[in-house]
Amino acid sequence: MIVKLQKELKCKSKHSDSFRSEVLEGLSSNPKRLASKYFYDETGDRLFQQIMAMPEYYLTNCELDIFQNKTDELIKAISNINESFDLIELGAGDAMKSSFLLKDLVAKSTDFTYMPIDISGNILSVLQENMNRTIPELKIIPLEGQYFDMLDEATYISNRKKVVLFLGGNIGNMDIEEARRFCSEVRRKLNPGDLFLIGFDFKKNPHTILAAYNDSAGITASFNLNLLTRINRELHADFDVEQFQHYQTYDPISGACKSFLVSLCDQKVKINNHSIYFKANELIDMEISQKFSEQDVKDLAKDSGFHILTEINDSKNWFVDSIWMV
Ligand code: AVJ
Repeated sequence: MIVKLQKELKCKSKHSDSFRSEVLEGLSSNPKRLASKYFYDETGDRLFQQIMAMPEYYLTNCELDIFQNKTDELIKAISNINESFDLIELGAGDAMKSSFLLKDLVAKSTDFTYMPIDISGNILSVLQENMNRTIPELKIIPLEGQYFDMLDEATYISNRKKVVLFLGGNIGNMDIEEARRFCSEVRRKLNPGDLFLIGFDFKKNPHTILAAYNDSAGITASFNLNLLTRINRELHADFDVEQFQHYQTYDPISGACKSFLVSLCDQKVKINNHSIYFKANELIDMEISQKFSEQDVKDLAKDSGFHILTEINDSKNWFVDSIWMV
């Protein structure tokens, strides 16, 4: 708890420095881009919870199907670690899905500590409150910050065996090349016998995928536009949010589902003392939600030095939680 509070202060300042420099760098590039990891301020957290509850956003139900109905299979895979361990979740969010697994592990008196990692301190407080209420016996150490910094922090706090969870298709926020580098880096930070469980959203009917990211209520649009509002507030900028429009694409061949913001006119935006110029119809590249084939998942595990222990699919076979061993 104390470790977390000290860390929080240290990370907050590091955080806003890298936010400023990444935003300026991204908006000075051609094409312009912003990093989707910055979507998650308090409003962004709330909008993402609304996205997860939308009828079009099938991903949540798929992975809930696995965590609610196939918990025994998950526990069986985890029981390959027959000693005490840390259960580390990268990008835990509100931990809605993992809470089913946590409940069962606690009920079985498993000796483990839950370490949720998230870039949003706000959602971590929500998570901790929920857990204290619903699973009071759970040992929990929340870690606020970027994935690898906090994975190192977790190793610094404890040297037990690790089970690392990376759910919800979070891996989709990287293209396949970035995912390869990411998984190899996770592999380097783990020891023989540790486990890595990753959720992958499969390629499927392109209409189904596009609809999940191009909802008719416009929540995904607000989720994207909210980053401009956040930049206005935190970096003293003057984006006219009304002059940008969300545009979503899905390429069923590559599996890349991408969101953009389109500038609706020629305009100038000031960020502190920097001026950024937009042409009418110029784009900001906002987010990738990469979709995978079964072969992509197998290749990724192999290329990053893991072997696949087991795979648990949802009943529609739209999504897989693939469990990898070092
Ligand atoms: C949190 C990365 C899994 O890409 O599906 C949802 C984020 N963006 N709708 C995803 C998101 C637009 C989501 N992940």
